[in-house]
Amino acid sequence: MGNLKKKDPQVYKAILDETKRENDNIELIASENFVSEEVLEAQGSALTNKYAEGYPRARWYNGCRNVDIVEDIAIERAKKLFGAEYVNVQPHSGTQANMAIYFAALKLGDTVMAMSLACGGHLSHGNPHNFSGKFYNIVPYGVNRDTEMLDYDEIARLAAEHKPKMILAGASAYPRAIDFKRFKEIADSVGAYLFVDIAHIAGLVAAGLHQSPVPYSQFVTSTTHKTMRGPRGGFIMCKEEFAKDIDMGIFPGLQGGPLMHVIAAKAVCFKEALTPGFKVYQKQIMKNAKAFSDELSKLGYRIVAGGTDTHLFLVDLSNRNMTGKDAAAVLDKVGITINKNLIPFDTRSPFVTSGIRIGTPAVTTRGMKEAEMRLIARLIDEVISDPSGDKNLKGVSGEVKKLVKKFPLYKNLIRRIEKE
Ligand code: DSN
Repeated sequence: MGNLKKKDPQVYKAILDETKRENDNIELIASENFVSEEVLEAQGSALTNKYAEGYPRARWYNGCRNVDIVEDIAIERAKKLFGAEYVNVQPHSGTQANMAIYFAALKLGDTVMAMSLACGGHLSHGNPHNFSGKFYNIVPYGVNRDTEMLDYDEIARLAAEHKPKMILAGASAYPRAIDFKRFKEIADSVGAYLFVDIAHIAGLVAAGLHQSPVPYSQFVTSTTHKTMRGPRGGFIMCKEEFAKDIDMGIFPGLQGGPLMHVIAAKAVCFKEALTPGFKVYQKQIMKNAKAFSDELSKLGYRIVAGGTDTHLFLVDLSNRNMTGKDAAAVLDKVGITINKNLIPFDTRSPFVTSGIRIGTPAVTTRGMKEAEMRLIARLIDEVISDPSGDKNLKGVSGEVKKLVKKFPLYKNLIRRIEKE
């Protein structure tokens, strides 16, 4: 970044400071991760210059021979990774990928069943302020009040009652495994399409550690960041028969030129995900989430749905005299980044919440294992047990600094940037 340093020191400094912040904090936001330097290189390349509306070998502009190669590679790798019939790697984000499915499968006003945001669903699964909630008749399903897990019999009952055109499975804050085969049976029983959003669990699915929805559903969308550990972006997998509608839905339906530098970074991410090391990494993410939630449970915290089968879990703070909002703010002060989160049947507003969401993809990328998870759990407990004690917060802050030093992130990158 030597050029940037000289010509635009303000932006240079903000980028350097963010890289250092990522290194100096314990990152527990379940949807964040740290990409490899190879992904950073691909994304920071001259491919950002190229307009390539259309698809490989059928573009609206000339000069696309190199970006065609990159897009073909990304598609082939994603197909291999997930065993998908058809893949589109152009969506700029997970929400845009989702939008393409709604537009390809439905008419405006059609009925869609999707997991409610209050129980862990995503904005684009029918929130009234999102396009999905505005354009479609959304019938939300939630979790069982006692188990806080998906209740498939209840989902089947709702489907029989409302006869949706499409059932959407997948979530942003659901800690347990999802039975996509069962979802398919329910969808088939009412003649609905099954659409699964695996944005959060894609890495686990790719590694074979979570049931794949690809054989069971007409449409699957995902992001490439989160557990996939690639650049921010989306992609779509579908059955061959929907290929044309999906492609047309993305371009010219929703987007103009695809971001070819991001597609190059997606290709690199898929290559990394095809290596044996990726499976080891995903296994460790899950072991870490389990060790972390078990330790918090031992310390007296209530873990929503009794634990986790994935990369994330939710902690109910109702018995700790603290809201999710306040917990996130005080933990931020000591260098631990988490997000406030509604828990099922929360009595507080989404702006305040009774819970927090904790995810282990980013700390696992740094090389942390179960022992570090247990230590971080104890640090969180120290903060939540005495949030206003300055001495306590300083002590925890010191422990955080010691821990992140042992697991450096982008160490060489930061050194190189500062030397230039
Ligand atoms: N914002 C993402 C998350 O945190 O889960 C979902 O898009």
